[in-house]
Amino acid sequence: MLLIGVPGQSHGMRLPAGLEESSVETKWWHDAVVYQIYPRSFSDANGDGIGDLAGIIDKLDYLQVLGINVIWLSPVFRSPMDDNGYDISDYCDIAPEFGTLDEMERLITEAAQRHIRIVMDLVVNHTSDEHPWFVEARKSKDNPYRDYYIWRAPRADGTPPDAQRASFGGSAWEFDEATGEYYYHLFSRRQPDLNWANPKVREEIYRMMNWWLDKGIGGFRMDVIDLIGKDVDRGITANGPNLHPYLQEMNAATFGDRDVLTVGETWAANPEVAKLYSDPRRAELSMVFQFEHVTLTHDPVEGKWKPRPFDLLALKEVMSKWQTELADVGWNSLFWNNHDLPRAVSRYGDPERYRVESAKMLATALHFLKGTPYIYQGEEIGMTNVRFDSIDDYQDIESLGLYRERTAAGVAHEAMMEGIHANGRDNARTPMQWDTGSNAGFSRGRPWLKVNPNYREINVVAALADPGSILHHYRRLIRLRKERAAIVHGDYQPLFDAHPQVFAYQRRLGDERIVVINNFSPEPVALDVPEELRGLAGECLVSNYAPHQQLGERLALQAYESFAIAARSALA
Ligand code: TEU
Ligand code: CA
Repeated sequence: MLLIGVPGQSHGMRLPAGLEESSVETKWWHDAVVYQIYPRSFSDANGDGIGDLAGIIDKLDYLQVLGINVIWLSPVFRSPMDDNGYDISDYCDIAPEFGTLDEMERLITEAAQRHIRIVMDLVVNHTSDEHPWFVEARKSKDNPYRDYYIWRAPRADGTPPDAQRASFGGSAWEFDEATGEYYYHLFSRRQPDLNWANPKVREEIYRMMNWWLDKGIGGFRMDVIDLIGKDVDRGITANGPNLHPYLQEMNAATFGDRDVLTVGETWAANPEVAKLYSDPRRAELSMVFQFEHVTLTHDPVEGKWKPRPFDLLALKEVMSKWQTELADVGWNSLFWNNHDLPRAVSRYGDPERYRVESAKMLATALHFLKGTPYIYQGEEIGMTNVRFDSIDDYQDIESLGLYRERTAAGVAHEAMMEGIHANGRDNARTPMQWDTGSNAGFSRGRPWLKVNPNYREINVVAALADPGSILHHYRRLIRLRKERAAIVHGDYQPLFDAHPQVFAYQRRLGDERIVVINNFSPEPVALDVPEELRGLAGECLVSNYAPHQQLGERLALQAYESFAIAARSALA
């Protein structure tokens, strides 16, 4: 049974007739839009070529103009930066290159003054090998911290305990000379996995989480959280037997009674598993990031390093499945990209011939769906992938590790570079493009990673000045989510389901009906409008060409043409 919160509590959202009186478990993040900041690449205030907290504070007014409500801040904790901060050596201190705890607290306060919450990135599947726990653990087999991590004796011939591989190349086991045992790491050898079966580990993590919650953060994004229930000896990594018990224990011990957003990064989630995480009755998380729409473009054997063109029918099937399966239980996150993924317009659009049209289409296609949308820094101005010719221009530990491993195994340099150009993580990590000044206004120093040369055309200043920019299109979509209850609470029906170029759907709530039609291709499309849509008329909410106020018997769409009509119609 669908119930809607009391109007005063729903951000002034105008509710459809007949639905005002009921009351539902609405959450503030149901109509919020999240903006992800990768701090190293966002804004550098002190000129050392690395983004920092002071730089983010300088840009809060911009984010307020954009209209976002939450910043998901990739890790800023003390770290040797082996994996750019996803290897933490002190969860309760800030990495000096990013700033200080005082600046972190100032960011929380200044953001709150602009009605923006800060969601921190919780990386607790592993720590850095420089974390004091690991420094202690490796001292001796009977050290009190030894089983904060996962150690195994070598096989008789001295080789690793098993053949498990690490995500960044090589074995998942690193031999430690001092104690003659291997330790387990699913990512780099400098990111030893924590042993979540040890209650002391869980207790220390919950204490740290409460320390940050007490500082007024708006929640947590949880890095590879589906791995914490791993059973190494049975070769189980994701969705392990203790995963959900641990999350329910974490919820009860930390954020459960706080009004915060929690989103798990769960590469191995399908809709059934996602319901386990996000069904409010289970008291685990608010939502998860699932990646089925991402891996569609990965080769089944060689993964992201052998990219496949995306097939819209497959993409639509995945998007519709997640909308339908989580319609009434749980909650969807909605995203095209993040700091690990290629730029949306390069992956799913056409950055050369139709960058603006296809970026706007992607934004419209995503932001009218049910769930919480996530915008990755630069997505709102249509930043694109980068194409460095030399592997030496790349910084990402994953790309460099797999380049070494795969070329050593015989993969041609050119083939591996194609994989890196298409799906390497540095695509998302080139510095944010603010203006046409040196280094795109990101830094007065030498940026840690080269700026994308297209910053002269693609930058925030140009986007703000252009009423037809992708940026202003995102601003409108963000605002509409606050104004149209059907976007947040409406149902979902796919339209033109079998069409290979068009992703279309409608959202309905009470007497409100929004029809969203997207040509996902550079080819013009001529459509026969189905009977039930003919004559539909109303307000054109957004369009990337001329507005559409009415649907007739035929509909001609130009390259990447996309629009949404809010139609008033009797309850069908
Ligand atoms: O990513 C998890 C992860 O598995 C990704 O690295 C993925 O394997 C790959 O990038 C596919 O494109 C999280 C963080 O988002 C990532 O930045 C970290 O490197 C990783 O965990 C380890 O903390
Ligand atoms: Ca800096």
